[in-house]
This record gives sequence, C-alpha cells and structure tokens, in this order.
Amino acid sequence: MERQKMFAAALLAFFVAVALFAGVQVVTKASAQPTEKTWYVSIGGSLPSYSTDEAFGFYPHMIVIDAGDTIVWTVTSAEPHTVTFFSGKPSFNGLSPIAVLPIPCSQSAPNVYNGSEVCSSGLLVQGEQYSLTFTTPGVYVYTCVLHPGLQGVVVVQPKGAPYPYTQEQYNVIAQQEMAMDLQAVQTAVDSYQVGTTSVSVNSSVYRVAVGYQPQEITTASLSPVGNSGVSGNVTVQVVSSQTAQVKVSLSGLTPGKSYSVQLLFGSSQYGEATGYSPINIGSFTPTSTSYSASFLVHQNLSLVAYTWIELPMAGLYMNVNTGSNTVASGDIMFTDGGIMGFLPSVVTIYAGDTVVWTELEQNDVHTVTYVPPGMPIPEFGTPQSFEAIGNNSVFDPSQYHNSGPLVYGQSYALTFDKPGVYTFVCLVHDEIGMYGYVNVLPRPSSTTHIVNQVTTVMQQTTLPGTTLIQHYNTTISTSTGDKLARVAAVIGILFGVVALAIAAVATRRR
Ligand SMILES: [Cu+2]
Repeated sequence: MERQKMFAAALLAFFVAVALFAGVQVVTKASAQPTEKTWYVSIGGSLPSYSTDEAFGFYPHMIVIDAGDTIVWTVTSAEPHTVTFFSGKPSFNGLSPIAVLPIPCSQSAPNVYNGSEVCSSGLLVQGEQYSLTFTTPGVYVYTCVLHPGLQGVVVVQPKGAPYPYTQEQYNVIAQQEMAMDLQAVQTAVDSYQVGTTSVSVNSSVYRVAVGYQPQEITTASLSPVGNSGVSGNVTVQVVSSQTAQVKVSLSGLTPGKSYSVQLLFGSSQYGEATGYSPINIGSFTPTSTSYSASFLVHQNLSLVAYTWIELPMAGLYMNVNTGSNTVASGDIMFTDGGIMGFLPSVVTIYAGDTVVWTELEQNDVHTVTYVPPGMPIPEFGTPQSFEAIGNNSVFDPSQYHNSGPLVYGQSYALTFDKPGVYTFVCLVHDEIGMYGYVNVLPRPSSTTHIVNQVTTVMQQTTLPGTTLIQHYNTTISTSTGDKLARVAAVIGILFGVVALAIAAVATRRR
C-alpha cells in the first residue's frame, strides 16, 4: 500500500513536472519577440531562348517587410546589376569606376540599413547575392547604378505589423512583372524596322540599332483619396533627352478650387520615400468638374542617367492635391527591359556601302567593336575598351575598330570595301552574346544590284510582307519554268523599284 502511494506520488510529481515544463514552454513562446524574417527579391531576367532579351527590374518591384527583417537579392539575369540605396543623396554615373564597387552602410554594420546612409552591393553577376537588414520603418527606393530605370521600393513597417503578402505570393507577382517586361522587349524588337538609304547607285547606308528597348510611355489611373471623389488618369512619356510629357485627365473636381500635380518617389499606398523631394508638375484651377492638360517636365526624373531621361520602372507615383490634402493618387509603372543585341544581328551589304550603328537604349551603354584575328577581346573598363578608334573610316579587317562606350543616340560608322563576313561585338555584353555580323558581298553590276538591293532590304525588314517577297525570291532563284510566278515576281520587284524611286524623288523635293 505504502509502495502504491509512493508510486502514485511519484507519478503525480512527474505529471506536475511535465505540466510545469510545458507551461514554461508556453509562456516562453508567448513572450518571445516576433521572428525576424528573410525575404527574397530577384534582379533582372531573361528568356533562355532569347538570352539577349533582358528584363530590367527588381522582382517584385515593391516589397513590404517589418523592421528587423532581411532582404536577400539575387541576380537572375546574364546582365550584371547593383543594389544601391542612395537615401536621397546625390547618385553617381554608372560609367564612373566607383559605380561597381561595394559601399558598406557603415563600418560596424556593413549590411544594416537604417534609412539614411548610402549602401551598395557593387557589381553583382548572375547568381550573386546581396543582403540588407532593415532597422527603421519607412519607405525606401533603391536603384541599379548601371541601369537607371531599375528602381525598386522597400516598405519597412514597425516590428510585428502584419505582412500584406507572403513570400510565395511575392514570387507569383515577381513572375508576372518579369513576364510583362520580357513581353514588352519582344514586342519592341518585333516592331523594329531597319533603315536603309541609297546614297548613289554604288553606295547605300545601312542603319543598325545597338541595343533597343520599349518606348518610355505609360498610363496610370489616379484613384480618389478618402472621399474626395476625384479620379482620372495620367500618361507619362519621354519626349526628348531631358523632357518628359505628363498628360493629366481628371474628373470630380470642384470648380474654382486650386489643385497641384506632383510626381513623388515612393508608393501611392505607403507614401513618400525618405530623403526625396516631390517634383512639381504644375497647378490649375478648373472652371468645371473635369480638367485635362499636358505639362512638360524638364527636371531630370531619373536617379542616374547617362545623357537621357530614364524613367524609373517603379517607385514613382503621382499625387493631385489642394495644397493641404491629397485628393487623388496613383503609381507610375513602366515596363522595363532591353535587347542586348544588334538589330539586325546580320546585315548584308555590298562593297562600298556604309553601316551606321546607333545606340538606341536609354538604360544601358554598348560598344561597337571589331577585334582583328589574333587579338584577345578587351575587357570592358580597360583603356583599350574606352578608346574610340576608326569612326567614319574605311574598315580595315587587320585593325582594331572601336566606338568606345556609346550612350543613347550616339553613332559609329564604317564603310566596307572588302567582301567578307566581319564579326562585331559589344565589349560590355560580349559574355551574354552581343555579337553582330556584317556580310559584305562583292558589288554586282548595276541593274542586278538594284534588284538585289530591293530584295535585301525587304528581307532585312520585319514587315508582314517579308515572307511573300522572300517567297518570290525563292521562286526566281529556283524557278524551273513556272513562268507565272516569275512574271509576278518581276512585276512585284519592278513595283518596288518604282516605289523606291518615287520615294527618293519625294524625299529630295522636301
Ligand atoms: Cu552591350
């Protein structure tokens, strides 16, 4: 009996101990600090089948985290990028040597961002990561110093605030945003047309694009803030090197009241980014409840630009206010990307013709470089890569030819007098396959030449009629007595020649 009691007491003590221990565990759990989370953002993207089509973005564009959390960025594209927080301080040009060097947030805590320092990852190549821990609630914009249009937003909420999205949801958003950017690049590439000008019977000028990108235009809707009843939309478009056009259309306004329109860094939902000032677009006093107007903004809207306005893809929003109250707002988003290639990649010309390469990508820098046999491809950044040599000269296949870094709108030209196939490379993007070829054919006798030239131009365009023309060409070259097709082809080409002649005369008259 005594033994049984002792056994029961021991059992009870055991259960009490277990209960107490469990209780302590529960208490410990309840009083624990919320766990700091780690979030993932990817940078850039490309389709495997079009490796030179590059999406330029931070995906997701905006991420909302809590103080204490960490973000890890990973470069997923062949194109290198940086993650740089300027915190409103002056940014630097992507071509300056410091652009690619890492900048620690502080000496003691290089990867802890408190919202006011400059922190930069330095150059990150495919697969490389950078991480920052955020300590201070606020709205922060960040950029890639190499591609000024790349801008992202980090919103830091107070510790313990509920998150609007999970990482899984952000992954889906990221995929959608990247797909939209790649689609925009492909659409731009598909619509690109080669420009060719006949200078004389014995020489033509062929224009090749060096990099290409979707047009910088976007429309955003403006939603009422509170119960203002004011809504509308805004279209933002880059119209010249330092000018953007902002077209605003609003309804629900109070006649006689004064309104201001501003562009701000940050997010319409979470507010202004720390360290950045609003860009004032204009003011108006409507005489009716609706109003539309077009404003020109001459201020440089980009964080960093080579020579051209580059609108950030995210982290910019429009605000319509009455001075004290915001009545409508909306995020301005651009699809951002570019082709790291020559368009067309193969250009077929005749001896005596000239090729003019023009940089057509606001977001990036490229070179047009010919490296003669036996010479290694210079590394970008070396003096040799920056050396501009041979512009407007006659191409000599035994010599090094280089445009040096070209920014938007700049050109490089060479005249070819020796038949052959010549390979050109961009020293910035050689590793991702930015190669172009100039195929120089011997100049044929004049009549055949004109026909050939017409068909070459047709083949090099991406117009819908191309397939038809190519079909006719094939018919001519392989014809085995199909007279009708030959006649049709000849008539077609003659029409083409006549049309070109009319166009040439018309151009001259103007
Ligand atoms: Cu390039």
